[in-house]
Amino acid sequence: NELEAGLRMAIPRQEIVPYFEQQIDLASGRLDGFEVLARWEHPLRGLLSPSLFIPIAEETGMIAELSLSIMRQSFLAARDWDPALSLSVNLSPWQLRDAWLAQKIIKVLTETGFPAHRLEIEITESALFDNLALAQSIVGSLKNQGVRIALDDFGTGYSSLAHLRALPFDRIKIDRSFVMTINDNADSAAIVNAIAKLGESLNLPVTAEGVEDAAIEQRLRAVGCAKAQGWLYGRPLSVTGVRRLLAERR
Ligand code: G
Ligand code: G
Ligand code: MN
Ligand code: NA
Repeated sequence: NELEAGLRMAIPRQEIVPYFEQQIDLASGRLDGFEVLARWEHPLRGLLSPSLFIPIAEETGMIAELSLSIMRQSFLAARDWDPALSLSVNLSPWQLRDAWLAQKIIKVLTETGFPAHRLEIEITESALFDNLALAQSIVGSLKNQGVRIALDDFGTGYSSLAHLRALPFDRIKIDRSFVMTINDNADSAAIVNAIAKLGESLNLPVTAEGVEDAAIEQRLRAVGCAKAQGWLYGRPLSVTGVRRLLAERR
């Protein structure tokens, strides 16, 4: 496979780069931080989406190296930004099978000088099926350092609610399939409302992803979502794009 061979070279060449999607605090309207999203700056094919290369990286065992490279690059960039800005980084389910994962992430934090308390790790529900004891141990080590843990794509997996008890999450992220349709579909609205209430009962702040317009944002604020991200606030930005954004903000 052509992409697979290319990917093997692309990681050490740092063609796989972090992009940054703004996360907004809904109460204040202020920028709170960014979700880090991998992009492949392919020399011939342009900017490639992670849905094209993350599955290949997972199947071939390259995901660990790719993920740590994305973390290193994003920490190096973000350590010079406003220290109030956080980063949310996605983990692949596959990575939670590595008993040394927490140590590897902590090493990147130490080497880059990025404070652990500014990092949030996003875990999808499917990540938790495999080896729960190992996942608990990895998450425990990260949380001891001050890293926060978010349950990503909430509502899409099998037995989401059981997962909430399996790990000490700090946040729930509502899957964008519910958020995007909140004003067109009564079921979506009821589901988002229920997840917001669930977050409130469990004392877990909720982030909504896929916020595409102001009407959706308004609805989310009304049900008490803490944070929002999506195209309303702009498309994911390169490091240069974020620098420009932060410079304009002053
Ligand atoms: O950016 P985009 O919407 O195309 O992302 C598609 C998917 O790729 C999302 O589900 C996102 O969580 C995932 N993704 C993006 N960056 C990374 C990454 O660095 N690691 C992993 N494991 N998944 C990522
Ligand atoms: O699975 P995860 O939630 O990590 O993936 C985030 C993905 O969602 C990114 O690939 C990003 O490009 C995409 N995304 C972010 N905001 C929006 C949005 O408002 N609408 C749509 N359709 N996709 C979005
Ligand atoms: Mn995510
Ligand atoms: Na998601």
